Amino acid sequence: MVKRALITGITGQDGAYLTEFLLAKGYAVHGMLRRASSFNTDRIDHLYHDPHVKGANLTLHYGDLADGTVLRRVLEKVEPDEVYNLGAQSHVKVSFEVPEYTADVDALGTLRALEALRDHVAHSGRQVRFYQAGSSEMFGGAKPPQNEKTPFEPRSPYAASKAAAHWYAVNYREAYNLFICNGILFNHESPRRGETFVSRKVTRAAGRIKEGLQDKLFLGNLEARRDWGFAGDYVEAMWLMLQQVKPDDYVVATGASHSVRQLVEIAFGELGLDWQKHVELDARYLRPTEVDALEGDASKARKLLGWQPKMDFATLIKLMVTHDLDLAQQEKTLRRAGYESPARGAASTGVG
Ligand code: NDP
Ligand code: GDR
Repeated sequence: MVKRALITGITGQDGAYLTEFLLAKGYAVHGMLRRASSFNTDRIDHLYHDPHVKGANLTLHYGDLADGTVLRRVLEKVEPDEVYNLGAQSHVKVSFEVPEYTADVDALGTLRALEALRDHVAHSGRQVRFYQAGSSEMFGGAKPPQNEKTPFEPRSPYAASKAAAHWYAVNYREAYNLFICNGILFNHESPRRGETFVSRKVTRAAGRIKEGLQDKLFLGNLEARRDWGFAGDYVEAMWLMLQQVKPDDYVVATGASHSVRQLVEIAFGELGLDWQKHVELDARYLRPTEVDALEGDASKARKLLGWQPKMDFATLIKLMVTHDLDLAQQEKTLRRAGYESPARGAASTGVG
């Protein structure tokens, strides 16, 4: 029997890696897609085949976590074995600008998905396993290293919404005996990372500066420390959680942290650039309340899931820098050929 997975947030960074991972395991993958006025499927286009093509195993359904009716309908239609709830307004700084929307999608959206799950399982008698994308941001002000027993001290509307979603998930597991796991994932990055998150913002800028396409990079707090891993490694942990005998919650992290300043030094150093000549502070990128230091203790995942990260921080940044230098070179070639298009997403980079 081919297993079926349903992924919300399939067009995001993790959605793309998870889809690749599950397709390689022989799953039929279904994803929920938001309607947008421009294409938002770049990250999964290479995985999608026309449904008329034999063996096409990726199916997309329009839907939104703000719309409980559609969630319910898609769940009934797909009848998945596993649901991965990755959809979210995932930017911490943006959550201070749009707190109500963030709560609606990240907290209430999860509740809507859980309600749909509860009813579907009750009607159909099927077993459906559910993964909830929790975040190290929920630890917020708690001292590192953080593990599953560390109390949450959320420091943003995003973190508070994710903490609410976490507790909804725990409650639905206990109250209705559902197979639900909370992943508490620390930052994970890749060449597919959104360009307003700090890792990608830095590696994009380093490549463009190297190619003479920009001169300055404006950042906020350089002293914040994060535990950065590779997204490709982290989606495996999501899947492993749903393969266990019992549902549980797990921290997923590398166990090593670095400051934003170190990230910048390594990325610019990779291209032989002196970052101090290019990086400037812009207070717009500071957060009203910052999370100073996150460093995860993933010993439970190591022990019970047999999971460990394969890529270290320096290799990750090198991978991203190499990818983004290539992008900058393509942009330069296009400009030389007379295409003076602005940098992709230029208008939205002001927020992140
Ligand atoms: P991205 O921001 O790259 O992707 C978010 C996804 O959610 C996109 O597919 C987006 O769609 C979708 N989405 C946004 N709003 C809605 C909505 N209203 N209804 C349905 N879908 C929506 O995030 P990541 O892939 O990096 O992260 C995946 C999940 O893991 C998120 O929940 C995030 O909060 C969480 N997380 C991420 C970590 C990380 O370091 N990456 C660490 C810990 C947790 P669209 O493409 O249309 O915008
Ligand atoms: P984070 O990631 O908030 O940890 O959330 P982000 O990359 O946005 O910030 C990391 C740290 O860098 C500092 N910083 C800047 N951040 C951004 N975006 N832009 C800047 O210019 C800048 N300058 C300094 C931030 O202040 C912060 O301390 C990510 C998201 O993927 C969440 O969805 C996820 O839950 C957590 O990781 C774990």
